[in-house]
Amino acid sequence: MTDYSKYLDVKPEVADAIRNNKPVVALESTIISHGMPYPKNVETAMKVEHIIRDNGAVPATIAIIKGKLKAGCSPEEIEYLGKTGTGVNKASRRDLAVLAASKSDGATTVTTTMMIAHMAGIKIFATGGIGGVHRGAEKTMDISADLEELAKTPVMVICAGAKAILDLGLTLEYLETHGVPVLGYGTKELPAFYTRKSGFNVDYEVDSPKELANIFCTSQKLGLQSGILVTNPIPEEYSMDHELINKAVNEAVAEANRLKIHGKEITPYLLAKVKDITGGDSLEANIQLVYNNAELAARIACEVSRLSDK
Ligand code: PSU
Ligand code: MN
Repeated sequence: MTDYSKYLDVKPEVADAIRNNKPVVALESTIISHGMPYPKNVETAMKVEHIIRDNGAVPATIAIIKGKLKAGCSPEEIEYLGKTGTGVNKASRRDLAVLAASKSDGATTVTTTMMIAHMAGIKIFATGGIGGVHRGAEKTMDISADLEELAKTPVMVICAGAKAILDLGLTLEYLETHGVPVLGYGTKELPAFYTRKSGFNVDYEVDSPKELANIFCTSQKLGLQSGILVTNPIPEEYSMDHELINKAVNEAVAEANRLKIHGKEITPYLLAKVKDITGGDSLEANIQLVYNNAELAARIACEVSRLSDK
């Protein structure tokens, strides 16, 4: 029988907002422990929470701490996740029961953040980039569990597209097969994380938080169990040079292949390598696109709570 009450720990402020149908935005913690260096990761995580509040929603940073599935971390817990960095397990779906049973810590990926958000009753989640089908997946079968989770967990995920470390065409094909709508906020073209363009189209362009909220609520009313992916292009002023970033990504992928890095290590490796090659410029772009997604997610969450009041 399903009973996660013993494991799920919803922060009082978040629980109160959920109970009263107030807007809440979930945030992941792999980006804190594995995606950015300390102390920039902690500063960014705190500012993201701030931006969500400024836009009328309650932030809930999600993580696993001492086996508890936390829907909402305290500033001290965020500091701990950031400082401990890769010392915290990167937790995907298959890690959840092991970490909870052994009272361990875990930094939640898009997958586990969606799962815990859904258990807590949070509908909207902001992140940077999602995992996807890796380049060369026809041989390695490396497809992120994020795509599978998007197929079966009804949470709306706001991201800046996916990085070119992935095969974006195959990632879109996978999402299509599994029934996940890919929406572009103010764009017909799938954004590619550091850049606004990828050469691939999204399914639909949607131009306002209200319309996005309406699509989410309609999906829920229809009883569709899948998630919805909103892709939000990095603001023009922070977007990176296409050539430069592609060169860095190609170099990083080649190096990872040479070193035979695979499994859960590959994504953090590629992210760190791209950051090194670009001399830190990519980190600033990464931070800015997360802020941009947090703002959009908060605005969507506000519209969802308005719509569900009716
Ligand atoms: N892509 C990014 N930044 C990230 C990640 C992916 O541009 O921080 C993180 C997210 O937590 C995502 C996870 O859910 O990596 C995917 O890992 P994998 O490819 O091992 O499924
Ligand atoms: Mn993988």
